[in-house]
Amino acid sequence: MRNSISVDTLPRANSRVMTSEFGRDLLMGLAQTPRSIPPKYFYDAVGSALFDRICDLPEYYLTRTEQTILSTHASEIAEWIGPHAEIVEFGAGSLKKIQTLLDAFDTDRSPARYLPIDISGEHIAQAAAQLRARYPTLLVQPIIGDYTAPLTLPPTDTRIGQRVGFFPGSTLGNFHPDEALAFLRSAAGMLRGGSLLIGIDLIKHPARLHAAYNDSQGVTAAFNLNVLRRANNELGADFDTDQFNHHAIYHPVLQRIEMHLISRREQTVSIGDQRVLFSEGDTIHTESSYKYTIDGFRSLAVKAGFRAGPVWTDRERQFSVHWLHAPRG
Ligand code: AVJ
Repeated sequence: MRNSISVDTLPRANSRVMTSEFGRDLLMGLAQTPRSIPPKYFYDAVGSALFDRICDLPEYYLTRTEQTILSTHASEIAEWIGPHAEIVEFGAGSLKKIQTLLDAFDTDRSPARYLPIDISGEHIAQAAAQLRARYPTLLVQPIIGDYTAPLTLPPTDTRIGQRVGFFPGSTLGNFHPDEALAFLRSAAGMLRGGSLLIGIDLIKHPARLHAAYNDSQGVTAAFNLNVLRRANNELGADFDTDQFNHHAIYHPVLQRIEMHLISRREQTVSIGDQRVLFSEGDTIHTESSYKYTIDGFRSLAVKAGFRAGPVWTDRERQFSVHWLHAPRG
């Protein structure tokens, strides 16, 4: 596996690439062996729309199953959240999932404040306005930022109940186990004295996992390839998306789905003034999606400083939702 990025580069022609975080991460990732692109770059407007379509696919059980678990156990979860809580959602997106929880409360116990954290500012402002209209007593204060970086939350006041982190969708699955541990440690610190409600996808028959990431309509393939199209759009790269294949496979030892883009032939791609050579069959690793057992995830949470509480799952044990207590310290 050779990675060829030529050394005789012209720094000026490269400014569009090097002034963008995506550009820098892309070049860095493609210079490594094996080549990789961080999965957070899937989510431009087109990628986010493709992801929404993935969530509706018959094979993609994750979103649907988590939704069923949340609505089946909503009143019990509302009891754990308690009165006048503050809910902090990590990577909130369209603010849809929170509504299942909000609807489970009697009005006099309803959460007091909701802090959705998301990197996409425009998207969230609009969703926040709609949410305020539906829940007039809820204080909605979006935080635009990267939830993986440490951030300061607005101070609570005595009228506000427990602080509850909400991290649905098995998004934690994108983190390598050591990153997952670091994220959970920092969440335990941020939520000190409160709790975390987190959705985690479970280990299951590889055929089921394979179908979820290789759907028959090719939406996941389009989602994966979209990161190359985004590089063309935003950075002026010249990836020929027809010359890469989507490949997703479950790795049972590492307990993760890996998504790759495989070069269909020898080809050279220009990104700014850098030229990246691909041999036929070379891969770009675009995503890992870790799967856990219930006990495996609970041990990780305990290692990160949480006390494990109740776990809710579906009848087929496909997906899990965990309640974790963050000790006062
Ligand atoms: C948003 C990270 C939970 O891993 O299942 C869906 C992203 N990738 N299909 C997942 C994804 C391909 C998704 N997460």
